[in-house]
Amino acid sequence: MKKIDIIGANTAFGQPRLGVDLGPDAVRYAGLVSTLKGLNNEVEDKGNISPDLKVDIETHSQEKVENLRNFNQVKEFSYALAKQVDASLENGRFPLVIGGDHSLSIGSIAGVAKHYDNLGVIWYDAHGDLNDGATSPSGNIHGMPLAVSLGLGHDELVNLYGDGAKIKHENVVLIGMRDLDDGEKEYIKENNIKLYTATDIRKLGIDTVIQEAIAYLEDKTDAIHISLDVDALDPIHTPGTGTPVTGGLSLVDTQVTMETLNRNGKVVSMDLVEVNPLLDEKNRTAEVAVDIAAFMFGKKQI
Ligand code: NNH
Ligand code: MN
Ligand code: MN
Ligand code: MN
Repeated sequence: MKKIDIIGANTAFGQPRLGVDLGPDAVRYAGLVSTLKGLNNEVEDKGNISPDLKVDIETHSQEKVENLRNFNQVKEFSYALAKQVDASLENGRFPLVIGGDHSLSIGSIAGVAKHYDNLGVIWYDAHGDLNDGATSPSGNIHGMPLAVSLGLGHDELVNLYGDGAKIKHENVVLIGMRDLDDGEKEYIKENNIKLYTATDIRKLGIDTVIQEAIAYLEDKTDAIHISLDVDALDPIHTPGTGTPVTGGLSLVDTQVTMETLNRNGKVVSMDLVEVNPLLDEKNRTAEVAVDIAAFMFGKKQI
């Protein structure tokens, strides 16, 4: 049983495609609240961070600052989210942040990091999200939030809601990677970041991977944040996302990961991001997102 705050992080500013801002509502329609309550959790839906947000087709994704698309909007949104996540933990609750594009993690991690000296982060994604303005092939900030949290990137993002890096390189585990940009590969090597590619998972098995990840973080971290991009899964399961990559993780892999993390008990916060209902098939991706959350909050196979 957990006390969960659902926070709708309805941003689309971190990337150019329309519709990801509708992700939180799609996940609500797929039954998030009733599912988590049905698993005996206490659940409060805090609504969306920007309840009046209307994405304007004409202006969305036009403006760039130092190769950062929609820089000011991302900054403002991230700050508001950081505040809400911080307040949620302050009240002894588990912030479950539903996206929205992955740039929102700049805010969620900043909010969580205020509460812990050595926050561990599991980045479950097809992508590393370790670019900065110089290495990014796209200028899309959703490809940068982990870098920002580690202290790499635009000053105003790095120092948003607290000075400097929010997490340490040795407290991060990447799981599911299969589409890393050249600059990201270099960054991972230079900083010795723990990495499990999709291929590693196929070879080792998900149970070994998640056990190793937990053991790696166990002694040196005081809490764990999981940031789950639905494109970590194969597009067979999660077609409704902006940058699908074939050869992804299975739904069962993901269920095992969630169930194991729940049993371990060290996870204090979670992002569930990049659900885009305009790219989806009959809200299937949102339904899968609800199932993933269910396994994080008490669902078991038997
Ligand atoms: N690496 C690419 C970029 O930086 C793609 C990022 N897209 C994501 N990340 N969905 O998880 O633009
Ligand atoms: Mn991704
Ligand atoms: Mn370091
Ligand atoms: Mn991502």
